[in-house]
Amino acid sequence: MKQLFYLLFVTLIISGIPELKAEDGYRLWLRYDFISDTQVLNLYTKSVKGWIIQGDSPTLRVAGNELQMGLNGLLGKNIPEISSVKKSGIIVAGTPENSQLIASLNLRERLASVGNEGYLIVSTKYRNKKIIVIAANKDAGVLYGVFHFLRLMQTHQSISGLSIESVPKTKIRILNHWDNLNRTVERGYAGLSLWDWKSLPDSVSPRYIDYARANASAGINGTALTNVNANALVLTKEYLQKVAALADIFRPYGIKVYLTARFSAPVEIGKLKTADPLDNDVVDWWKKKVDEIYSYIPDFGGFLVKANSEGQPGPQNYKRTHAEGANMLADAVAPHNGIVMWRAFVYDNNVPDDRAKQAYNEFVPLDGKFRNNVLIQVKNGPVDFQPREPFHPLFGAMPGTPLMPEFQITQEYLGSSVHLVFLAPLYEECLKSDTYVRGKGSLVAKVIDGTLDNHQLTAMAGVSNVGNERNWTGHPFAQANWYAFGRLAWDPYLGSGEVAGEWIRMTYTNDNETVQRISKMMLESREITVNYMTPLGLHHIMYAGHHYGPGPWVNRGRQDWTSVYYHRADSTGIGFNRTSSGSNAVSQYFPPVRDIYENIETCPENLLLWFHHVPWDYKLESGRTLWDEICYRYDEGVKSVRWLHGEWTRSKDFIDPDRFEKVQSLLVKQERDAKIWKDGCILYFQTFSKRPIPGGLEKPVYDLDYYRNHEYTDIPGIR
Ligand code: BDP
Repeated sequence: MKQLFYLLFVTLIISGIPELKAEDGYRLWLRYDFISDTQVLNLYTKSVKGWIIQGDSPTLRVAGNELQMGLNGLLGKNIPEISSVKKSGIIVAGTPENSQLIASLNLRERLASVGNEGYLIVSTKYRNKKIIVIAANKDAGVLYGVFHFLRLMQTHQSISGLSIESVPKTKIRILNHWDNLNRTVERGYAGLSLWDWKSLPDSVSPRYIDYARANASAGINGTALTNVNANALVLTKEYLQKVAALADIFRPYGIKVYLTARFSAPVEIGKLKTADPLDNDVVDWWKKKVDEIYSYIPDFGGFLVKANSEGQPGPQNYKRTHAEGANMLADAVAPHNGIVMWRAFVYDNNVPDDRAKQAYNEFVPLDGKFRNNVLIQVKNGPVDFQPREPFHPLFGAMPGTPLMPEFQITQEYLGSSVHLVFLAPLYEECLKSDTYVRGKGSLVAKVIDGTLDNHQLTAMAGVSNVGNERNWTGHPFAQANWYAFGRLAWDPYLGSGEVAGEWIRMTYTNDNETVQRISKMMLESREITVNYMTPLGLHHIMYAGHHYGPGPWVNRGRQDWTSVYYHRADSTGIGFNRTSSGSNAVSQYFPPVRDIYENIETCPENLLLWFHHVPWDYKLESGRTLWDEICYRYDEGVKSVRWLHGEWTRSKDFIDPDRFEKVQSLLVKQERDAKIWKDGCILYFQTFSKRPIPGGLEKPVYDLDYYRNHEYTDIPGIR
């Protein structure tokens, strides 16, 4: 045995290539594998000899377990839990309340600024011994601090001279699961729902714990378990008991459970004749229902509601406003400190002149009319999770109401779990957009963290991409989107590059060159996808039944669900005129954003066709005509997927074979699909532009009919 180790060791030294174990991706970014870089290992081993967590609570216990698991794994030996500091190199974690040791340190002032979930990680001395303190005001903060400390080690950062202070910038950082009670997941591409309702509450999968660990490690503290297209049954006693079992598991990890409330529940499960929010019986029914929920789940977070949108019932069915509906539920949960997240993604049965304007039109007049435990949940852009949209004009337009963004983590319009697309740049683009509502610097992030209009209740939601597939998200790289959402919800000002770097180091390798290479791939992947799907501000031109492949020709059915409604291609040009001479959606933005978008000369080219109907021969910054530029962008998109593939291949030596091959095969499909997007869209738009595809670009492989009739047989979520 010894010989074998020796041999392996020598081989590794000689080759410089780490030993790579079989990996199925289950462990996500919490792998805690032995640090093979001996320099880093030696440094850490010198500074970490043991750990102490004083006090006892379920949260402190899981923090201790995590620390134990992390340290033992990373350092490759048992790092003992000890009872007092007798030598240097001890990690001490806890709160002043639970730990006399921490109370005796001079941290009071610094702790005063980190709130209930924040923490400090500080190198200091106790009785002349060097220690590292992870201190917080509450146990949840200790857990977050432990994860942060482990992350430092996972990413090979220095753990000497530490003086870290971290405070989440939003209060509620929540995943929205679009999971149905029959375990299908709307727009889910990673298998079935994690929630095995049939076996709950009696049997609980260990996976729920790993789900909670992953969330807590990324800073996520809430989970809405059920689809926004809600089923009232989840509010019945039988299901509430199941929900309570999940809540019990998540609680130690600082995670609260939320449910979607079907507005018509009083009729469907309460046997009332109406769900009118101003009807006393209805008000009473919800109050009792909420009391019942809290009897099972004392720290229940509250409701997420989709009302009067895409056929969902809502207050407008009774000629009441969104505010009246939201407030009725808000009053029911208020005595229990619950909240209501009321979605602004609304549109009714009438086809509007421009769907992009609808949420703003319906909600701005209601500003200031919501109870203070209501948040309005606004999608990042005004249409629907497209590869690129401008920021939603509601951000900044409702100063009297807390707004929270809803980002999509699941890749409904971005290649599902087949395409490698890192979404942090998309989130970042929205968060760092300047609304100008209080002058320059009025970033969307400031609307969301409450600093712009002084709101205390703050939140950020992400539509989950997690399912019961072994690696949670289908595509190994889709794990990064879950992680990135959590990190950006904690700190909306973080950069995508930083998040990508952390994730790669924890998930794959600390080899600097490989980290840089993969990071570049990830950071460029979103723009690459925009190029081969919807360049220059094109949007909503996907296939009708599924949202995977191209369908710019879709023209049947409800008009604002078709592609032709959005791209408006004709013999003169292409694009949706949303300027003052068109739908005037630009007027929903605050000046100067409004003026910048209004003017074709100043409108950013990446949103050009979102706001303008542009002549085919219009000259772009590149000097090319619009038609040529469209062709170039699509072509560039395909070529860039090949580049992704090449970069991944070059990383082979540093990636375990299982995950390497999985990504490799997915990149083959991504290239195939990028070509389908390119060829299908160019050939279709060419029927209007009547111009040739510029020389030097790859010619389409088949004719337009082929793409129109193309059926996918190998895509998750498509039956
Ligand atoms: C759309 C999805 C649909 C969702 C809807 C929503 O296609 O499945 O129900 O958004 O957010 O993007 O409510």
